[in-house]
Amino acid sequence: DLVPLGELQTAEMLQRALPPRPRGSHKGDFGHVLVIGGGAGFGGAALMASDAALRSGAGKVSLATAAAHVAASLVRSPEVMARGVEDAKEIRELLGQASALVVGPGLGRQAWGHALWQAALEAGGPSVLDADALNWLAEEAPRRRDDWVLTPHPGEAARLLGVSSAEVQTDRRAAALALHERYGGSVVLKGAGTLIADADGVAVCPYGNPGMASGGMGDVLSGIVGALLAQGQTPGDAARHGVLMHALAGDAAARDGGERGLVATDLASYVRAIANPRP
Ligand code: NPW
Ligand code: AMP
Ligand code: MG
Repeated sequence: DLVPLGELQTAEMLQRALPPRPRGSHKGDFGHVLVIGGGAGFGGAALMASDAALRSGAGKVSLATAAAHVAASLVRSPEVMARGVEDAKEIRELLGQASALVVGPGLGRQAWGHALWQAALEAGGPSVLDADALNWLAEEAPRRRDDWVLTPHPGEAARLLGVSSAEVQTDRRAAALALHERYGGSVVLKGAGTLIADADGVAVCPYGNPGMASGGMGDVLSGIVGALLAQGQTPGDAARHGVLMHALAGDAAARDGGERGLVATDLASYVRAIANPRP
């Protein structure tokens, strides 16, 4: 059941998943992503996730982040509706408007991040949990949900399973399946040969490259998957298609400029091209 997502299969899959937009469509047809993250020291992570969501076709993107990061966000990405939030009360309204959540990029491990994480968890609905959202999840009794995509790297997977990252890497397939067993949803175990484990089995992505081993790459992935959820894809489809789009964008960027020195924001324009596949 380890299905490799091969080249032909990939091209067809993305063409089917990302058809041309109907002429009469409007932004409301493509969902509203709410990114929750960007605590002290990590403002860029939430910003990169937000930008990636727009480049992957989300109709609207809101960002709930530390107040100190709002001005920079507006300069960098005026399309993103950035809101500075002091505490969880202030995101209730935003949560009500969102069609998909991306929780965790740069959320941090302080009380602020924990409060926002809890509010997002209570709100429910299609969600991507990444980075510190996974770290907070690891501190609670395991709970299963069908409507979330978890995107751990091996370090985060290790925390969720209570093992070392070396153990995760020794049998990545078993770790991905154990995470799905424990938490439900669709589990993306990142790293060279990213695995997707869910009720449909285990798939492996043969794309991506070591140029992608740089800060922020995972934050971009979470935004892509969030945008696909917001556009109505199931968690399993959003996980598979999002992983492919991200890895293919990384490969295209590396082909153009080399692996060493590749940075996460380099992916944006490639993500856009890949989000518009041609037969
Ligand atoms: P080890 O050492 O091997 O046991 P952390 P983070 C492991 C934000 N960011 N293969 C490895 O463990 C994020 O969104 C903000 C094997 C490593 O030491 C988070 O909120 C940025 N092991 C926050 O920072 C850009 C692997 O995990 C440990 C592995 C912390 O996230 C950067 C590190 O993981 C960042 O995205 C692999 N492939 N990958 C910004 N510009 O704002 C990871 N590990 O401690 O969870 O730290 O991933 O940096
Ligand atoms: P994060 O550690 O959360 O920033 O996520 C890193 C992202 O880059 C994940 O999507 C990884 O799968 C990808 N990545 C990192 N290193 C490699 C690699 N050597 N080969 C393929 N993809 C990688
Ligand atoms: Mg990460």
